[in-house]
Amino acid sequence: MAQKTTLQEFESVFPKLEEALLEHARSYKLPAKELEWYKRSLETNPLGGKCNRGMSVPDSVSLLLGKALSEDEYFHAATLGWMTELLQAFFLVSDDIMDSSITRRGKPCWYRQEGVGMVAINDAFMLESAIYTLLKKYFRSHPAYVDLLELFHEVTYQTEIGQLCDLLTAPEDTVNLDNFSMDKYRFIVVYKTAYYSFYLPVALALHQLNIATPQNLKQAEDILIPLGEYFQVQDDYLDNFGLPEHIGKIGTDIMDNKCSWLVNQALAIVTPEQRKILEENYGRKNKDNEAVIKKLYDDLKLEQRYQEYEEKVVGEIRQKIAQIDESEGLKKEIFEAFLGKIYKRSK
Ligand code: GPP
Ligand code: MG
Ligand code: MG
Ligand code: MG
Repeated sequence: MAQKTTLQEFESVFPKLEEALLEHARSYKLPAKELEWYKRSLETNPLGGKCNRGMSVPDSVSLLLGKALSEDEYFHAATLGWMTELLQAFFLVSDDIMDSSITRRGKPCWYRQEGVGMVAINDAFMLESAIYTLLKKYFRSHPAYVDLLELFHEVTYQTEIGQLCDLLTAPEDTVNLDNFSMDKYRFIVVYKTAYYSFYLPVALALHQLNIATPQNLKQAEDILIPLGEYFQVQDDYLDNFGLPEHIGKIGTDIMDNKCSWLVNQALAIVTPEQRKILEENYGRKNKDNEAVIKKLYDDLKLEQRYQEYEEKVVGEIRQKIAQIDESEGLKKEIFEAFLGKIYKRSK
Protein backbone atom coordinates (compact mmCIF):
# COMPACT_ATOMS: atom_id res chain seq x y z
CA MET A 1 0.00 0.00 0.00
CA ALA A 2 1.25 3.45 -0.94
CA GLN A 3 1.79 5.92 1.88
CA LYS A 4 1.17 9.66 1.81
CA THR A 5 3.85 11.92 3.21
CA THR A 6 3.14 14.70 5.70
CA LEU A 7 4.47 18.25 5.72
CA GLN A 8 6.32 17.45 8.93
CA GLU A 9 8.03 14.39 7.46
CA PHE A 10 8.90 16.27 4.27
CA GLU A 11 10.25 19.28 6.17
CA SER A 12 12.39 17.04 8.35
CA VAL A 13 14.59 16.31 5.31
CA PHE A 14 15.38 19.98 4.66
CA PRO A 15 18.03 20.58 7.37
CA LYS A 16 20.23 17.89 5.87
CA LEU A 17 19.96 19.48 2.42
CA GLU A 18 20.56 22.94 3.86
CA GLU A 19 23.69 21.66 5.56
CA ALA A 20 24.92 20.10 2.30
CA LEU A 21 24.41 23.43 0.54
CA LEU A 22 26.22 25.39 3.25
CA GLU A 23 29.04 22.84 3.24
CA HIS A 24 29.37 23.25 -0.51
CA ALA A 25 29.62 27.05 -0.06
CA ARG A 26 32.19 26.57 2.71
CA SER A 27 34.32 24.45 0.37
CA TYR A 28 34.81 27.66 -1.64
CA LYS A 29 35.79 29.47 1.57
CA LEU A 30 32.78 31.77 1.30
CA PRO A 31 33.33 34.34 4.09
CA ALA A 32 31.22 34.12 7.27
CA LYS A 33 29.00 37.11 6.54
CA GLU A 34 28.04 35.85 3.09
CA LEU A 35 27.58 32.32 4.40
CA GLU A 36 25.21 33.67 7.02
CA TRP A 37 23.34 35.60 4.27
CA TYR A 38 22.99 32.46 2.14
CA LYS A 39 21.72 30.58 5.20
CA ARG A 40 19.11 33.26 5.85
CA SER A 41 17.94 33.10 2.23
CA LEU A 42 17.76 29.29 2.38
CA GLU A 43 15.78 29.43 5.61
CA THR A 44 13.36 32.02 4.28
CA ASN A 45 12.64 31.43 0.62
CA PRO A 46 12.03 27.70 0.14
CA LEU A 47 10.14 27.36 3.45
CA GLY A 48 6.76 28.44 4.75
CA GLY A 49 4.66 27.33 1.79
CA LYS A 50 2.27 24.42 1.39
CA CYS A 51 5.00 22.28 -0.29
CA ASN A 52 2.37 20.68 -2.54
CA ARG A 53 4.82 20.45 -5.41
CA GLY A 54 7.64 19.04 -3.34
CA MET A 55 5.53 16.54 -1.42
CA SER A 56 4.00 15.22 -4.60
CA VAL A 57 7.36 13.68 -5.58
CA PRO A 58 7.49 11.16 -2.66
CA ASP A 59 3.71 10.70 -2.93
CA SER A 60 3.99 9.86 -6.63
CA VAL A 61 6.98 7.56 -6.10
CA SER A 62 5.07 5.71 -3.39
CA LEU A 63 1.98 5.36 -5.61
CA LEU A 64 4.09 4.14 -8.54
CA LEU A 65 5.71 1.49 -6.35
CA GLY A 66 2.46 0.64 -4.58
CA LYS A 67 4.20 0.56 -1.20
CA ALA A 68 5.56 2.71 1.59
CA LEU A 69 9.09 3.96 0.82
CA SER A 70 12.27 2.76 2.49
CA GLU A 71 14.28 5.42 4.28
CA ASP A 72 16.66 5.77 1.35
CA GLU A 73 13.87 5.89 -1.26
CA TYR A 74 12.07 8.52 0.80
CA PHE A 75 15.20 10.61 1.22
CA HIS A 76 15.90 10.65 -2.51
CA ALA A 77 12.28 11.37 -3.45
CA ALA A 78 12.08 14.16 -0.87
CA THR A 79 15.37 15.58 -2.14
CA LEU A 80 13.92 15.78 -5.65
CA GLY A 81 10.85 17.34 -4.03
CA TRP A 82 12.97 19.97 -2.30
CA MET A 83 14.69 20.69 -5.59
CA THR A 84 11.29 21.61 -7.05
CA GLU A 85 10.71 23.81 -4.00
CA LEU A 86 14.10 25.49 -4.61
CA LEU A 87 13.10 26.07 -8.23
CA GLN A 88 9.85 27.56 -6.99
CA ALA A 89 11.73 29.75 -4.49
CA PHE A 90 13.99 30.99 -7.31
CA PHE A 91 10.89 31.86 -9.37
CA LEU A 92 8.95 33.49 -6.55
CA VAL A 93 11.79 35.73 -5.33
CA SER A 94 12.22 36.91 -8.94
CA ASP A 95 8.51 37.11 -9.74
CA ASP A 96 7.79 39.28 -6.71
CA ILE A 97 10.33 41.84 -7.89
CA MET A 98 8.92 41.79 -11.42
CA ASP A 99 5.32 42.05 -10.17
CA SER A 100 6.12 44.70 -7.50
CA SER A 101 4.43 42.47 -4.97
CA ILE A 102 4.18 43.34 -1.29
CA THR A 103 3.78 40.11 0.63
CA ARG A 104 4.44 36.40 0.14
CA ARG A 105 3.44 33.60 2.53
CA GLY A 106 2.20 36.19 4.99
CA LYS A 107 5.50 38.08 5.22
CA PRO A 108 7.09 40.89 3.22
CA CYS A 109 8.49 39.59 -0.09
CA TRP A 110 12.20 38.73 0.20
CA TYR A 111 13.33 41.81 -1.76
CA ARG A 112 11.36 43.97 0.67
CA GLN A 113 12.88 42.43 3.80
CA GLU A 114 15.33 44.33 6.03
CA GLY A 115 18.54 45.10 4.12
CA VAL A 116 17.83 42.79 1.16
CA GLY A 117 16.68 44.93 -1.80
CA MET A 118 18.21 44.01 -5.14
CA VAL A 119 20.62 41.50 -3.58
CA ALA A 120 17.47 39.37 -3.90
CA ILE A 121 18.25 38.95 -7.60
CA ASN A 122 21.53 37.25 -6.79
CA ASP A 123 19.84 35.25 -4.02
CA ALA A 124 17.37 33.99 -6.63
CA PHE A 125 20.24 32.83 -8.83
CA MET A 126 21.80 31.05 -5.87
CA LEU A 127 18.53 29.26 -5.10
CA GLU A 128 18.57 28.00 -8.68
CA SER A 129 22.21 26.90 -8.36
CA ALA A 130 21.33 24.98 -5.20
CA ILE A 131 19.23 22.60 -7.32
CA TYR A 132 22.29 21.51 -9.29
CA THR A 133 24.51 21.28 -6.24
CA LEU A 134 22.05 18.82 -4.67
CA LEU A 135 21.50 16.96 -7.93
CA LYS A 136 25.23 16.39 -8.27
CA LYS A 137 25.71 15.42 -4.66
CA TYR A 138 22.88 12.91 -4.46
CA PHE A 139 22.20 11.78 -8.04
CA ARG A 140 25.59 11.92 -9.79
CA SER A 141 25.67 8.13 -10.18
CA HIS A 142 21.92 7.67 -10.79
CA PRO A 143 21.25 6.20 -14.28
CA ALA A 144 18.83 9.08 -14.99
CA TYR A 145 21.26 11.85 -13.92
CA VAL A 146 21.42 13.43 -17.38
CA ASP A 147 17.64 13.11 -17.82
CA LEU A 148 17.10 14.81 -14.46
CA LEU A 149 19.54 17.57 -15.36
CA GLU A 150 17.89 18.15 -18.74
CA LEU A 151 14.44 18.04 -17.18
CA PHE A 152 15.28 20.84 -14.73
CA HIS A 153 16.86 22.88 -17.52
CA GLU A 154 13.92 22.43 -19.87
CA VAL A 155 11.25 23.14 -17.27
CA THR A 156 13.14 26.27 -16.19
CA TYR A 157 13.23 27.45 -19.80
CA GLN A 158 9.51 26.74 -20.23
CA THR A 159 8.72 28.77 -17.12
CA GLU A 160 10.86 31.63 -18.38
CA ILE A 161 9.14 31.85 -21.77
CA GLY A 162 5.79 31.85 -19.96
CA GLN A 163 7.00 34.61 -17.65
CA LEU A 164 8.31 36.57 -20.67
CA CYS A 165 4.90 36.44 -22.27
CA ASP A 166 3.22 37.33 -18.94
CA LEU A 167 5.44 40.41 -18.64
CA LEU A 168 5.29 41.62 -22.24
CA THR A 169 1.49 41.26 -22.27
CA ALA A 170 1.38 43.56 -19.24
CA PRO A 171 3.37 46.69 -20.11
CA GLU A 172 3.58 49.21 -17.25
CA ASP A 173 2.87 52.32 -19.28
CA THR A 174 0.31 51.34 -21.91
CA VAL A 175 -2.99 49.62 -21.39
CA ASN A 176 -4.30 47.96 -24.53
CA LEU A 177 -7.04 45.46 -23.83
CA ASP A 178 -6.77 44.17 -27.41
CA ASN A 179 -3.49 42.52 -26.40
CA PHE A 180 -5.38 40.08 -24.18
CA SER A 181 -7.02 36.90 -25.42
CA MET A 182 -7.72 33.45 -24.04
CA ASP A 183 -5.19 31.98 -26.48
CA LYS A 184 -2.51 34.31 -25.15
CA TYR A 185 -3.68 33.49 -21.65
CA ARG A 186 -3.32 29.74 -22.19
CA PHE A 187 0.20 30.09 -23.53
CA ILE A 188 1.21 32.17 -20.51
CA VAL A 189 -0.18 29.88 -17.84
CA VAL A 190 0.79 26.58 -19.41
CA TYR A 191 4.41 27.68 -19.54
CA LYS A 192 4.79 29.93 -16.49
CA THR A 193 2.99 27.57 -14.10
CA ALA A 194 1.85 24.17 -15.36
CA TYR A 195 5.18 22.64 -16.34
CA TYR A 196 7.10 23.34 -13.17
CA SER A 197 4.19 22.94 -10.77
CA PHE A 198 2.55 19.80 -12.14
CA TYR A 199 4.54 18.04 -14.84
CA LEU A 200 7.92 18.35 -13.12
CA PRO A 201 7.14 16.44 -9.87
CA VAL A 202 5.64 13.47 -11.72
CA ALA A 203 8.42 13.37 -14.32
CA LEU A 204 10.94 13.42 -11.45
CA ALA A 205 9.20 10.50 -9.75
CA LEU A 206 9.27 8.46 -12.99
CA HIS A 207 12.97 9.21 -13.46
CA GLN A 208 13.86 8.36 -9.86
CA LEU A 209 12.42 4.90 -10.46
CA ASN A 210 14.00 4.59 -13.92
CA ILE A 211 10.62 3.87 -15.45
CA ALA A 212 10.16 7.07 -17.49
CA THR A 213 9.42 6.43 -21.17
CA PRO A 214 8.44 8.88 -23.93
CA GLN A 215 4.97 7.31 -23.70
CA ASN A 216 4.32 7.67 -19.98
CA LEU A 217 5.90 11.13 -19.87
CA LYS A 218 3.55 12.22 -22.66
CA GLN A 219 0.56 10.65 -20.88
CA ALA A 220 1.47 12.50 -17.72
CA GLU A 221 1.93 15.76 -19.59
CA ASP A 222 -1.45 15.46 -21.34
CA ILE A 223 -3.24 15.50 -18.03
CA LEU A 224 -0.94 17.57 -15.83
CA ILE A 225 -0.85 20.54 -18.20
CA PRO A 226 -4.65 21.05 -18.12
CA LEU A 227 -4.47 20.58 -14.34
CA GLY A 228 -1.81 23.28 -14.15
CA GLU A 229 -3.88 25.60 -16.30
CA TYR A 230 -6.81 25.16 -13.91
CA PHE A 231 -4.45 25.84 -10.97
CA GLN A 232 -3.33 29.17 -12.44
CA VAL A 233 -6.95 30.17 -13.15
CA GLN A 234 -7.50 29.59 -9.42
CA ASP A 235 -4.45 31.74 -8.64
CA ASP A 236 -5.84 34.55 -10.80
CA TYR A 237 -9.27 34.21 -9.21
CA LEU A 238 -7.76 34.32 -5.70
CA ASP A 239 -5.64 37.35 -6.64
CA ASN A 240 -8.89 39.34 -6.62
CA PHE A 241 -11.39 37.27 -4.63
CA GLY A 242 -9.10 35.61 -2.07
CA LEU A 243 -8.44 37.03 1.37
CA PRO A 244 -4.87 38.36 1.64
CA GLU A 245 -4.64 37.14 5.28
CA HIS A 246 -5.60 33.69 4.08
CA ILE A 247 -3.65 33.41 0.81
CA GLY A 248 -0.57 35.11 2.31
CA LYS A 249 -0.18 37.59 -0.53
CA ILE A 250 -1.79 40.83 -1.66
CA GLY A 251 -3.17 40.68 -5.20
CA THR A 252 -1.46 42.86 -7.81
CA ASP A 253 -2.89 41.65 -11.13
CA ILE A 254 -5.23 44.61 -11.78
CA MET A 255 -2.62 47.28 -11.05
CA ASP A 256 0.04 45.25 -12.89
CA ASN A 257 -2.07 45.19 -16.08
CA LYS A 258 -1.94 41.39 -16.15
CA CYS A 259 -3.55 39.20 -18.81
CA SER A 260 -5.42 37.46 -16.01
CA TRP A 261 -8.26 34.95 -16.33
CA LEU A 262 -10.62 37.50 -14.76
CA VAL A 263 -9.95 40.31 -17.21
CA ASN A 264 -10.30 37.91 -20.14
CA GLN A 265 -13.65 36.73 -18.81
CA ALA A 266 -14.74 40.31 -18.27
CA LEU A 267 -13.79 41.22 -21.85
CA ALA A 268 -15.96 38.40 -23.17
CA ILE A 269 -19.15 39.73 -21.54
CA VAL A 270 -18.82 43.52 -21.07
CA THR A 271 -21.20 46.06 -22.58
CA PRO A 272 -19.54 48.91 -24.52
CA GLU A 273 -19.96 51.16 -21.44
CA GLN A 274 -18.31 48.58 -19.17
CA ARG A 275 -15.48 48.13 -21.64
CA LYS A 276 -14.84 51.87 -21.37
CA ILE A 277 -14.64 51.50 -17.58
CA LEU A 278 -12.09 48.73 -18.07
CA GLU A 279 -10.05 50.82 -20.50
CA GLU A 280 -9.97 53.78 -18.16
CA ASN A 281 -9.14 51.94 -14.94
CA TYR A 282 -7.28 48.68 -15.65
CA GLY A 283 -3.51 48.55 -15.21
CA ARG A 284 -3.24 51.86 -13.33
CA LYS A 285 -0.96 51.97 -10.28
CA ASN A 286 -3.67 53.45 -8.14
CA LYS A 287 -6.00 52.01 -5.48
CA ASP A 288 -9.00 54.04 -6.70
CA ASN A 289 -8.78 52.71 -10.24
CA GLU A 290 -8.29 49.22 -8.84
CA ALA A 291 -11.44 49.58 -6.73
CA VAL A 292 -13.44 50.49 -9.85
CA ILE A 293 -12.29 47.28 -11.54
CA LYS A 294 -13.06 45.20 -8.46
CA LYS A 295 -16.58 46.63 -8.45
CA LEU A 296 -16.94 45.85 -12.17
CA TYR A 297 -15.85 42.23 -11.54
CA ASP A 298 -18.59 42.00 -8.91
CA ASP A 299 -21.20 43.51 -11.26
CA LEU A 300 -20.17 41.02 -13.94
CA LYS A 301 -20.63 38.17 -11.45
CA LEU A 302 -17.18 36.78 -12.17
CA GLU A 303 -17.18 34.82 -8.93
CA GLN A 304 -20.13 32.80 -10.19
CA ARG A 305 -18.55 32.46 -13.63
CA TYR A 306 -15.44 31.08 -11.99
CA GLN A 307 -17.43 28.48 -10.07
CA GLU A 308 -19.08 27.35 -13.30
CA TYR A 309 -15.69 27.13 -14.99
CA GLU A 310 -14.33 25.10 -12.07
CA GLU A 311 -17.11 22.51 -12.21
CA LYS A 312 -16.78 22.18 -15.98
CA VAL A 313 -12.98 21.86 -16.06
CA VAL A 314 -12.87 19.45 -13.13
CA GLY A 315 -15.40 17.24 -14.91
CA GLU A 316 -13.17 17.21 -18.00
CA ILE A 317 -10.05 16.43 -15.97
CA ARG A 318 -11.81 13.60 -14.12
CA GLN A 319 -12.76 12.13 -17.49
CA LYS A 320 -9.17 12.33 -18.71
CA ILE A 321 -7.96 10.57 -15.56
CA ALA A 322 -10.55 7.81 -16.00
CA GLN A 323 -9.24 7.19 -19.52
CA ILE A 324 -5.61 6.71 -18.50
CA ASP A 325 -4.05 3.46 -19.68
CA GLU A 326 -2.12 2.24 -16.66
CA SER A 327 -0.18 -0.34 -18.67
CA GLU A 328 2.48 2.31 -19.41
CA GLY A 329 3.39 2.35 -15.71
CA LEU A 330 1.36 5.33 -14.47
CA LYS A 331 -1.31 5.20 -11.76
CA LYS A 332 -4.57 7.13 -11.85
CA GLU A 333 -4.21 7.91 -8.15
CA ILE A 334 -1.24 10.18 -8.87
CA PHE A 335 -3.51 12.55 -10.79
CA GLU A 336 -6.44 12.10 -8.42
CA ALA A 337 -4.13 13.18 -5.59
CA PHE A 338 -3.19 16.38 -7.43
CA LEU A 339 -6.80 17.16 -8.22
CA GLY A 340 -7.87 16.44 -4.65
CA LYS A 341 -5.30 18.91 -3.34
CA ILE A 342 -6.44 21.81 -5.51
CA TYR A 343 -10.19 21.32 -6.10
CA LYS A 344 -12.04 24.28 -4.56
CA ARG A 345 -8.86 25.53 -2.93
CA SER A 346 -9.09 28.87 -1.13
CA LYS A 347 -5.35 29.43 -0.85
C1 GPP B 1 3.00 32.57 -11.20
O1 GPP B 1 2.56 33.83 -11.57
C2 GPP B 1 4.21 32.23 -11.98
C3 GPP B 1 5.45 32.17 -11.47
C4 GPP B 1 5.66 32.38 -10.03
C5 GPP B 1 6.61 31.86 -12.36
C6 GPP B 1 7.62 32.96 -12.36
C7 GPP B 1 8.65 32.68 -13.37
C8 GPP B 1 9.89 33.20 -13.45
C9 GPP B 1 10.79 32.77 -14.55
C10 GPP B 1 10.40 34.17 -12.47
P1 GPP B 1 1.97 34.89 -10.54
O2 GPP B 1 2.77 36.15 -10.65
O3 GPP B 1 0.50 34.98 -10.74
O4 GPP B 1 2.23 34.22 -9.10
P2 GPP B 1 1.85 34.92 -7.71
O5 GPP B 1 0.37 35.21 -7.75
O6 GPP B 1 2.18 33.87 -6.68
O7 GPP B 1 2.70 36.14 -7.60
MG1 MG C 1 3.43 37.39 -9.02
MG1 MG D 1 3.99 37.04 -12.05
MG1 MG E 1 -0.97 35.39 -9.21
